[in-house]
Amino acid sequence: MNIAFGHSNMDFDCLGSLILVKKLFPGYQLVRSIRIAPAAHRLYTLYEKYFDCVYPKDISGSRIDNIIIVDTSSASRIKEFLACIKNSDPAIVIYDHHPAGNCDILGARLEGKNRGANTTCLAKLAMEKGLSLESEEATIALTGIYADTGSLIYENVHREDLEVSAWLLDQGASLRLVKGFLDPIKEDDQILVLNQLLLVIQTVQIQGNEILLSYLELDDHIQGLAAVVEKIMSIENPDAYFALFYIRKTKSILVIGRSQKHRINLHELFAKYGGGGHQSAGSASFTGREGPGFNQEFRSYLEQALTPATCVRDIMTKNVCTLAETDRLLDASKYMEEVDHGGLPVLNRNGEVSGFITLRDIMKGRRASQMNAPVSAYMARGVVCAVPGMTMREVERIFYKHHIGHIPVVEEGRLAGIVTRWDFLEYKKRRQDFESSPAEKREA
Ligand SMILES: [Mn+2]
Repeated sequence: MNIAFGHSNMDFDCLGSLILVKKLFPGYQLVRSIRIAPAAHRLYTLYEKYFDCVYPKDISGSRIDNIIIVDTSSASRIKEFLACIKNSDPAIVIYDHHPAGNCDILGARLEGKNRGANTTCLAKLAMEKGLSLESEEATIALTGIYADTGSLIYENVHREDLEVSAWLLDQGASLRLVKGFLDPIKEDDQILVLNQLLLVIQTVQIQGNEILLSYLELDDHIQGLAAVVEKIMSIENPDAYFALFYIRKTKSILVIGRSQKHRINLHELFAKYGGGGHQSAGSASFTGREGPGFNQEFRSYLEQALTPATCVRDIMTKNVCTLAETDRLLDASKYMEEVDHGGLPVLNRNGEVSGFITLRDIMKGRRASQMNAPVSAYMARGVVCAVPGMTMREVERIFYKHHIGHIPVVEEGRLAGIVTRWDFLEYKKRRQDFESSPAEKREA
């Protein structure tokens, strides 16, 4: 007998991979996990007959010749299946998109590639083989890809994720259905918690990071709390969100965290409380603490555990070309051409920033035949400046609010540097390298 399965607590990507395995390797029987993640369960229930799965216990009497494993290469995530395989020598092939090097399934052949979704690896094979899918199969596969790539926007997205998504649409995948499956807030109690959280969330600045915090007591555990936390994350867009829950029934604390900054590593942060997860998503759960007391403690913990956010000082250009108020427009224009800048800060006789002049201002002087006039006559006054400790969010607000391309940085009355739109965009683009901690793939 040949079988295929994914990890325990199957998610969308796992299901998307399995539906394609069934297509690519027709002789393989799919085996489902006892547990299916709540959101993915709806999709599974509707399309059960397309999967035609058996349970692990159903294969326990059979001799297994070949195994295909999808979306994991970690033995601890497939225990329930291994426990039902009696013979010791099946050939194992793994299709896993998580970074290689973590495989601890002995004797397995690794076939995966580093793609945003595991489903992508198998869809690419199906596409190259010229297979055609039923529209239901295409929808299941596309849901897997959208789920693991944040609808094709996460940093882990590879061109192949987009390529096979286009192919799946050709095969009849319904984006309308995909969207419906991916909306994780469907239960009444989730909506209730969502509304309660929106009333109690607080935004605080910790080490220059914009952090969202909430504390809520619940009578009992509810399914899909993490999805609620993610929803708030997407509405409020903080650097990180920590949602603390005290569950009265079990007298336990649950902390769910989400981060969109590489400097805020939740896997490391939650280790102190026996929790874990990934860089961008983590949680911790334990008993033996009162809710309000822990809420206070957790705040102080964040104060000392969070690394300072990137600030103006980290991205500004330090050696700034400047002009003096008394420079003639003609000389100023020559100098700006020489140093290849569209605008420069102007200093007064005390060395303080007193204005800013652009090539456009100089053009006005040229048209008025005033090229011998001093820079002070044509410069803009009341320049918006930054200080070195300003956060990137504040800088962003200045750019949007004042529609300016350059922000002089002033420290103790002296010009210390300058930040341009280009500096800011480069920072946004290279945020990963900038915030030096290792870029970790989102493992969904
Ligand atoms: Mn996956």
